[in-house]
Order: sequence, then C-alpha cells, then structure tokens
Amino acid sequence: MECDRVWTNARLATVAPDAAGLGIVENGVIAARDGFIVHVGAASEAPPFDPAEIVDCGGRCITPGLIDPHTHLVYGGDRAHEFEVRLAGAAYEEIARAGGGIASTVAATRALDEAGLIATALPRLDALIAEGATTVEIKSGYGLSLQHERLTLQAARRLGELRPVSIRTTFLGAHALPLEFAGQADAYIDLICREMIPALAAEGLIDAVDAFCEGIGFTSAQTRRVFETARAHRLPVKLHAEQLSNQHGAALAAEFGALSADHLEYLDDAGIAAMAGAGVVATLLPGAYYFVRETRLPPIEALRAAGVPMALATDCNPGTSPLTSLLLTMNMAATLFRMTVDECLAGVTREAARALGQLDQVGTLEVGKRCDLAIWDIERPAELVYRMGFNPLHARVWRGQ
Ligand code: DI6
Ligand code: FE
Repeated sequence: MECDRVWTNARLATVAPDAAGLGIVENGVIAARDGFIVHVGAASEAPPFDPAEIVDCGGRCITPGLIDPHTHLVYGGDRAHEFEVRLAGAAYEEIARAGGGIASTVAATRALDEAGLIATALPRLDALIAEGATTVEIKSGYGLSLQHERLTLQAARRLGELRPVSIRTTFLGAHALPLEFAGQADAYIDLICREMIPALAAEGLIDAVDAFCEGIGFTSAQTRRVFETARAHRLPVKLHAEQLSNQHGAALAAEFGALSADHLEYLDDAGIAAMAGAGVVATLLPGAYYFVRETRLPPIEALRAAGVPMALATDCNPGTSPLTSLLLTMNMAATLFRMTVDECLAGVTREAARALGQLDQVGTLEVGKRCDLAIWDIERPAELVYRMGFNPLHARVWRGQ
C-alpha cells in the first residue's frame, strides 16, 4: 500500500463511532499519505506497506489528536485581581453588573493590536498543543466592535498559521453589551446583524456564530435575531446556554439546528428533548463549573439517557475558566460530572469534532480522516483521565507530520 509514514507497535484508541467503547486495537498500525489516514487496524491484518518512514511507538497508546471545541483564548489582560475579589466573597454576576468582569477584558483587548493579541494568546494555545491538541476553536467576543472583533478573528486565523494546529473561528459579538451601548442592547444587536456578521462573513473570518443567552448576556429574542442573521449567511450556530439560569436557550439552539449548546447547568427536560431531536451536541465545560464554584450540575444522566452526544472543552477565558488543559478538563468531567473514562476521551475527540461540524475530517482514527494523532506514554486511556497535572504526551502528529 502506498503511504509516506507508518506508526507501528501501538495500542490504538480509535474512538470510531461504530466500535465498542473506545475502539481499542492491540498492536495496531496507522498509515498516512498526504496528511490523511489511509490504513488503521491490527498489525496482523495490515497490508504490506512501503513507507518512507516507520515510527515504532514502543507499545504506547495512540488517540486521535485532542480537540478543544470551546475557547475564548484571544483576549488582553487577565482577571487575577477579580479572582482575589471573588475569593473575598463577591459573586461573579455582581462583579459583571458593576462593570468589572467581561467589560474589563474588553478594555484590555481593545488596547491591543493584532500582534499584541497574538503574543498574549500564543502561550495559551501552546499549552493546549503541548497536551496533544490538534484542533482548537477560538471565539471572538472581547472586541465588541466591528474593528476589534475583526482583529480578534484575524489573530485567531493567524495563530493557525503560526502553529501546526487547525483553528476554527467563532464570532461571539453577542457576548456582552459594550459600554458605549449601555441601555441599548437592541441597537447593539442591530449592529451585529446589519454590519458585523455581513462584513466578517464576507471576509471569511467566521466559521460559526455563537451568543451568550443569559441574564447578564442577551435575551432569547435577541439571540434569535443573531441566529437568523447567521442562517441568512449560511453560517452554523452554537450557543452559551443555561449556564447561570434557564433561558430556554438550548431549545432555541435546537430550533436553528445548532452544532452545540454549551454549559447547560440549568438545562431542563424540554431542552434535553429538543437537543436530542435536533442532534445538538452538549458541550460541557467543567472548568467553568469548578472555577465559579457552581453547585448545580448539568443533567448528565438525562443527557446520556436521551442519547445527546457530550463534548468537553476548556472554555479557556479570563473570567470563569482560566484553563488551558484538556487533560485536566477530562479529569474534572469525571470527578465533578461523573462522566466515564470513555465519555471523557470521546468528549475531547469524536464528540468535540461533532460539536465543530468537523466529524467528517477529524476526531477519530479512521481511514479518510486527517492524520492528527496524540501518542501517549501510557498503557491505558484511563490514565489520561485519572492523573491531575501530569502530561504524558510523547508526540503529537498534525496532518501526518
Ligand atoms: N460564559 C462564560 O463563562 C464566559 N463567557 C460566557 O459567555 C465568561 C467570560 C468572562 O467572564 O470574561
Ligand atoms: Fe464560553
């Protein structure tokens, strides 16, 4: 079989959708050509190869490259001081309503040019890459003007040129109300729908459109307008839904065939049924749950029972989840949300790919997919979920390299 590289002597977790559990293959082989997987399976059943390079994995585990389907990692400044204030007793929503919180990050973000945004974001992206991430979603949403949202999305695209990683950009103009629109949320939504989405979509900067449907964010009526505009531009949508209260955002997302509804601590049965019916992925963010000391759990068991696919993400952002580790995210999902090891690993691979509308390209070890691999110094996949603050990544392969 024609190929340019073969990885041998590995325990594979293919995470293929039709396989049992994680689709474990003992003594497995993966072959790649031009950055795509052309063969995957047990060594005993492999065809003869004539590759330029054979990589002996020494019995290590190979999983699909990890995917972070929800980050806000391009922003200026940090919120360490706000963290201290919260430790002294202030609530996240109180701080946001008092003009701190997101608004302070918007000011710090607007103070940076594209190079500055890239410089501050790179260490965060590098931390994800160092743990095997090969695809990362990045949202705008701290610029909140056409100019600054554009800079954020341009910086995000540029990050994907500076590092061997696939970047998916999401426009989150409806993240917070900028100060200059205080008391005029509908006028700001007008700006998003009439100017920002049309311009940024035409510039090819948007892969999907998101909104923060919340008491401190936007109403479901305002979110609907954003979604209608996205639909008119043939852009898929996703939503920050039911994070701090139940605004019935998940059902709205389902109505628009959203890729995912994210957070979901306050999701109700009707929302679950709507998501299941429309095939919306539940993207769960245990880092945010942990960091804001939320006590209400997302309805994991009901989501599982309804067959809603569950993805996991860092939600990397300065206010509620200053987290750049998908390994720790998996551990938190297991310990805090009681997700199984198989669900955790599928959550940062196959289901994360599904949440980005990229399952035909990445997320599993299957013929025809991009050859994005994480090779781990472990014996069993459970070790990735079990340990805390330890990174057993041996090597990362992005598009066959
Ligand atoms: N939900 C969140 O948790 C973040 N954004 C959102 O829509 C918080 C963003 C921040 O506090 O900076
Ligand atoms: Fe978020």
